Amino acid sequence: MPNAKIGKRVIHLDSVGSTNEVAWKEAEKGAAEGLVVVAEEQTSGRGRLSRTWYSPKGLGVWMSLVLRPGVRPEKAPGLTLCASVAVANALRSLYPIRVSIKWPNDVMVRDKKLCGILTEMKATGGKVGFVICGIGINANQTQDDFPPGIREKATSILIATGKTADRAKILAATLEHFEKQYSSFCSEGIAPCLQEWRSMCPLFGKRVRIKGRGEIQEGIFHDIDDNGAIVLRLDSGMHRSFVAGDIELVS
Ligand code: BT5
Repeated sequence: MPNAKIGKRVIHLDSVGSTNEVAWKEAEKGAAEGLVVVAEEQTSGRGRLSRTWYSPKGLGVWMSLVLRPGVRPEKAPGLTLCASVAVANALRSLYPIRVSIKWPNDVMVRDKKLCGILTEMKATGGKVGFVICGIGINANQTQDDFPPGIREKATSILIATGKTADRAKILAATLEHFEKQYSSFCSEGIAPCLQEWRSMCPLFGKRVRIKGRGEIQEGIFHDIDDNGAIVLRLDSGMHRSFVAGDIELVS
């Protein structure tokens, strides 16, 4: 891709605790925007809220991007949405699978999690110093490769298509699509991304339960706002937004 910024420099490691940690350290040392840290295996792969991200050797794409967007800290969670749209578009371009997005950070195939995103940032004085966008995509696991507890909720490209996936192609396509999302995020804000995001999220208008910050709330999935927060219409008729949490469909 001409003038590509994302992936201009790539650090490829064999085994690492977490690519987000390595990328964070590189960013602290002054790494330029667009650095990608990718590993064959993560021994302490992380999800949100200190959860574990299972990242076995050679079976997925485990990577982190160093970003330096000139935005206020409250806008940074929008980058999770940019990344999920980029992953969904990349996978759709490569494979005949129906990919959807689940707020805030999951890319799903047939209601199972194929990819998770962990966006972390360093901010000082109301300004973003850097953002680390960690992306984990399951490529070639069989169902038995996932540990119990995750097995029922997870999928991979191999499981979804029946064919071995080319991890290098997934990586390249994801970076290419992320570059597009990121440059529009930086120049036009989150609106173009949200338009695509909305078309990929099947939960709009559905009754959902959100669990987060010590509370559980039910309501209708009304919208997603400019900061990437979910807006629920509560039974009282009031609208309320949540910046973090986990959602599930209420059947
Ligand atoms: C996430 O957290 O989904 C964020 C995952 C981010 C992983 C990337 S890999 C590169 C970079 N380096 C890191 O250390 N992390 C990032 P969350 O929404 O909290 O989901 C975590 C939950 O997903 C776990 O508690 C499990 O239930 C489930 N899970 C763990 N490993 C999984 C996997 N490989 N596939 C599907 N689900 C998984």
